[in-house]
Amino acid sequence: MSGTTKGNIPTLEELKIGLERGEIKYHVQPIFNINNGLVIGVEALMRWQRSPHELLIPEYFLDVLTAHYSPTLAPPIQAANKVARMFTSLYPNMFCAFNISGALFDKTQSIYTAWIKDLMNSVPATQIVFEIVETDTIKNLEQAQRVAHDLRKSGMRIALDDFGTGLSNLDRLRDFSVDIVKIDRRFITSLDDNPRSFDIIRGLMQITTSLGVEVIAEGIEKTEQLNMLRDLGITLGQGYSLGKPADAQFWYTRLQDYPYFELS
Ligand code: G
Ligand code: MN
Repeated sequence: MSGTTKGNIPTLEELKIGLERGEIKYHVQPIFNINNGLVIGVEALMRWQRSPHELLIPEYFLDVLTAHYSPTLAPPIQAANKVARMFTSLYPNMFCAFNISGALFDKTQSIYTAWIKDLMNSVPATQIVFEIVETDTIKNLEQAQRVAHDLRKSGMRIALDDFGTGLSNLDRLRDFSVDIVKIDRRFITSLDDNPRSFDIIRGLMQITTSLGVEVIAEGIEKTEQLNMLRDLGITLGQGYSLGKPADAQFWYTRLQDYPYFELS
């Protein structure tokens, strides 16, 4: 279920049809403590199963959804909050993380106002994490900082996604008070063959420790990477070798039975 395919950007009409058919749903990928193996949260990943062979990631349809948001387009909000309720009630302190686009910080995007209000009524704020994605430009820094500040004040946590690449970089770490940094998988992939990756992560750990920021390593695909990350003092990880993204119900049942990772 982890493979995603590219497709054409859908129109609003196509999106409405997809919603009516219930084709838009959430997959999740678990995040674990790599020292004791216990699950600590999930990342919720919105997916549109447009046809048996076409699994769209939000990049292809989120703009259409946010630009034309109206209550008739509410099913993705309901689906998001259902996933949040499922996993936050599974274990105390278990978090549910959502990727958010730069549009969150644009107050005119009412989808976010509607969503967050509903989300806050559904689950404890302390069990929600918002991941600021790397690709989105933040147009109005002061406004974005205010929104991020308000979310954190209400108890929600903010993460910088794909840290170390593209727009997710040191200036974001300087400009935003964040709780978590997710190290981009490219640094993890290159751990075995490029010693500079090891040194860069080691340096990053000094920065995050002084800032009091937690670190999650993304894209762990091999046991050797896991050991190197432990040596670097990283405690939280996500990746195919710990658990692949899959249907929310699959992971709910699996984690309820056994809340640890099994190496694959
Ligand atoms: O945090 P971010 O949004 O970057 O991560 C979610 C995406 O990363 C998902 O689309 C998921 O399929 C992908 N992903 C998760 N684990 C791995 C992994 O171990 N390797 C690779 N290549 N991709 C991964
Ligand atoms: Mn993410």
